[in-house]
Amino acid sequence: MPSDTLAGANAVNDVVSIEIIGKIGLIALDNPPVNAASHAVRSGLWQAVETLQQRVDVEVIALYGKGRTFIAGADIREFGKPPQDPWLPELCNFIEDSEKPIVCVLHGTTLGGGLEVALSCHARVALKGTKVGLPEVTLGILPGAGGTQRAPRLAGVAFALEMITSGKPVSTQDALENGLIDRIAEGDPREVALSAAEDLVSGTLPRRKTGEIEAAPDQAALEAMRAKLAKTQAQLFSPHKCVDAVAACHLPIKEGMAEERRLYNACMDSPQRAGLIHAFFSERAVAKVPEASAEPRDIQAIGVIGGGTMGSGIATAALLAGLPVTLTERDQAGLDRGTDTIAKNLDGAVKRGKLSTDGREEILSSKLSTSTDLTALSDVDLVIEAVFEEMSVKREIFGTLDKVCKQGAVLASNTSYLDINDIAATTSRPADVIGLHFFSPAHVMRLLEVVVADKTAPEVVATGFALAKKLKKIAVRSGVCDGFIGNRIMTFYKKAADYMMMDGASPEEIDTAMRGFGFAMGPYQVADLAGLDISWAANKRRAATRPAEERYIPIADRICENGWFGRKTGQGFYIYDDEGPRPNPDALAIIDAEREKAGVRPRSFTPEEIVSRFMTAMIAEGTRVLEEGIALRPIDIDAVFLNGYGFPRFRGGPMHTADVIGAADLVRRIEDYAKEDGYYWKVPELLRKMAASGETFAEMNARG
Ligand code: T1G
Repeated sequence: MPSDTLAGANAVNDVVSIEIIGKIGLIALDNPPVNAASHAVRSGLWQAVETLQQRVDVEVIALYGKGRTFIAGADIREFGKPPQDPWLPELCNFIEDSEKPIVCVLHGTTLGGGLEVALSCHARVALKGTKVGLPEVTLGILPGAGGTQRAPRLAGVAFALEMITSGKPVSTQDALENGLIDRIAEGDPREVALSAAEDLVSGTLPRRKTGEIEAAPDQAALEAMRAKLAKTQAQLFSPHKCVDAVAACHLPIKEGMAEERRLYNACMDSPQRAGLIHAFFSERAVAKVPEASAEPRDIQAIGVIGGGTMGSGIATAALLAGLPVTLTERDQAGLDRGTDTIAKNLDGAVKRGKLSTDGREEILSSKLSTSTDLTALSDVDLVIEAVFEEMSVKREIFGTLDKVCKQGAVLASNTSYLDINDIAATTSRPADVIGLHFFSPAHVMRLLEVVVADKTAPEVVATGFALAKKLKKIAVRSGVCDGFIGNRIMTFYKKAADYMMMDGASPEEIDTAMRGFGFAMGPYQVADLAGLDISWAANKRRAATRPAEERYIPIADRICENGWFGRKTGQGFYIYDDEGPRPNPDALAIIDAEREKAGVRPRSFTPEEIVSRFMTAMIAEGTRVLEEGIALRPIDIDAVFLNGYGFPRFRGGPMHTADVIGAADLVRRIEDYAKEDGYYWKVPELLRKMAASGETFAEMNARG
């Protein structure tokens, strides 16, 4: 422990230090990268407060964080491990009960347990631009260190409920206006801490023990939030527990904290918490690829070839990230369509508050240029081709790019299934060729499959990941195969759905069952939305090489032959008109006719069987994608489906779900289904080994 003459900062432990400056005891946290409230932070902070309580020369205590942020929350890496004293709620109570006044300086992203520590201090000063929030609900839990009790005392029940059940951060201005913080300051956290401590002593900064504040009753807000969540989050567990916890804020603080702890533990035990935490880590784990150590090339300007939906979406994403874009098309009409779509996309960004009106004008006037000549791309650092999905067209374009683009330019294709090796072979620089598969709408969907061909250079892969980060997307590394990771697996499990439809389940029953599992839309709703003509074209492309043993279901083809392509033509599996989507009787008639033609006697399917077949198919193909090295780890497949295919986040992804079901059970299911179709239902070797060894996909992820 530091000596009586504390000169300079004295380490309490590796991550907490104290300084005494006159009557001020200064506590600094330094636990990079985000000052997570790890056991070391909690125990060091407890010791530091205790030490300063005993110092007669210290009248006031100030707490701040070094680095880019004050505490960004409990250390998520400790979840699932045996908790270690001091627990965060106990630490918060210890801080609040301090005889000496304690002020906290917030900066960066003060979230979760970090904000809860701040709320237990006797005053809060936030640096300008700080984001404060209680995002625990996004992890399937709730603020478990007094946040549900102290936030309503300071900011009122309604504001606290919105913040806690949405998990969204609020601005410092909002936090100040609602009483969560007492002041907004500018400058260095340490300097602001010293000045705030002075003001706390002088009284210009009010001192309050949050737990002693009475929370104003607001039954109406509680009931309104319960009604809202019953409609919008019926399938989730923790949001409803958040409301129950806030409802206890009228109890004395210690009783309210006990109720919060009971509800927090219930959330921690929920499988949804495991799924949501897995989802959180998946988005970070996927960036850890073999090529991560390579130096990415500097991307200052990009070219996009093709002004269709995808090309203009990709151009919009790059423009919103501040990159100048040159858009090319075959003719002026194509360019006009492209720039018109980009302008509409930017309008949407303005409406969503992601872009100012001036920013929109600046982009259109100075960041976007267009041309009908590929020579306009001679100076860009990266080109993304997003034209018609026809290999001959792509080969011609890449042959031209090879001549036109500067040395070192990255040449990328947005193809969703064609072979990048073939495309690379049309150039003299295959090392510079890569797949960057965006998902529509490309300026909204977070997923980007970075498809690595045989000769793609490591720094080109690293460039793909760096571009994704700049575009705020989640990049997942994929090998080359038909459909890469997501579309390949989707094509496979969609067959399972089609087989059930042929054998007796209606599209609506299948969609309803999968919405019950947690998907926002079922497979036939998705097909109608994407456009049935797209899969129709793919089916025709594959017809020539489709194995004779494969059971083929021509129902969607028949629907397309009528010109019914789904939403865009007003009907597909469903009818879309003023009365709202409903099953299409013409499609049902086609289903009946095809069943009769095939001699199928339709049978009923329970929702459980529908989900079982659908998920087992998804997991089986995911396992093969893993076995073949197309995906690096199971968590990569989870990240693809969570961010590109609407997989329910609380279930953590298909491979996380596989661990919940268990490999042995999955093998049994496949062997059972194989009795009716041994060609489609095959047990992947890896799954059989896992069933025998007991290994899980989580253990594979941990091995990296
Ligand atoms: N615990 C442990 N590690 C964390 C972490 C956390 N809370 N937050 C981030 N990291 C790691 C992350 O894995 C990555 O590691 C690195 O920090 C940079 O993160 C009792 C129980 C803070 C906005 O939910 O939202 O408090 O990959 O890449 O984009 O009520 O991280 O480099 O090895 O995301 O600048 C509540 C979660 C917890 C905040 C920064 N807190 N984190 O974003 O960097 S529950 C949260 C974030 C809780 C209490 C309860 C973001 C960020 P690596 P990053 P970023």
